[in-house]
Amino acid sequence: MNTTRNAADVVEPDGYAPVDHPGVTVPEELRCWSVSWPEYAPVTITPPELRPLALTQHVPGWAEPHATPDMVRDWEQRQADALVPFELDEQGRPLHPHGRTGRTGRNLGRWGENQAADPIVVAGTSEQRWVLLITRDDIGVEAIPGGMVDPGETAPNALVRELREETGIDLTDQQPTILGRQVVDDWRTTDHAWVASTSALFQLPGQVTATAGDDAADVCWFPFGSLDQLTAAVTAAGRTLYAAHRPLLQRALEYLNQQS
Ligand code: RP5
Repeated sequence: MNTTRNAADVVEPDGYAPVDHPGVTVPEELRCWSVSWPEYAPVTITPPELRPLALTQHVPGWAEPHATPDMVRDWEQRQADALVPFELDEQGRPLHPHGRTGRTGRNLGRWGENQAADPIVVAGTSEQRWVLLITRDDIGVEAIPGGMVDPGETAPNALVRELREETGIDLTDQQPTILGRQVVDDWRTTDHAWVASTSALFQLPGQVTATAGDDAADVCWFPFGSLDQLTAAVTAAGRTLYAAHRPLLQRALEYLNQQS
């Protein structure tokens, strides 16, 4: 699990750890769920507002009300709708598709897969190319201006809506290229709640004006000839590239390089 925040290692007396706790170390040979590991004791990172008692009093608008995954009744449907296939364990808990994460509980809206949409907006040509990133206002890193797909919303609609809400850029009339659907190593990931994203490429002839909106402390165009160039530019700006988005950006570069 990658996290750019200072990870406190202290587990509170009530059994809950801070949401940015890195979790117990999972050796690669024990990552797979099919490998038995009776001593495995992941750290619980559920934030105060999603803990069982709190949920009996108030359910945040962005979260489902179920305090534990066995309270979810539509697992078959969720599995059928998943962007990335996942299984349930014998206790009825959804299992992260990539195996053990070292952390348990939930710090996302839903148990199991949480669907996101990540619009990668690129301006210019292979000679001189830029990508649009926001500074996330929660963890302070440079990220694709993506967000969660709303209930009943399609991924293409979410791509356009998130881009508009976070950057003020409206690309409703553009047909993006879907690059892939993949699990994102989101900082909120646990064994039983994770993010899978539809990433898509929007190509513009040149930069357009962007304004930081929802969830964005800033929005900026960065040079995007390669991932190294982008990383260097972000670092030179005194910022950090969101590690979880590197594979998505890499995939966009591969697509763009094939085109040129
Ligand atoms: C990332 O968090 C996803 O790839 C997407 O960019 C974003 C969705 O979460 P919110 O921005 O809605 O918090 O992991």
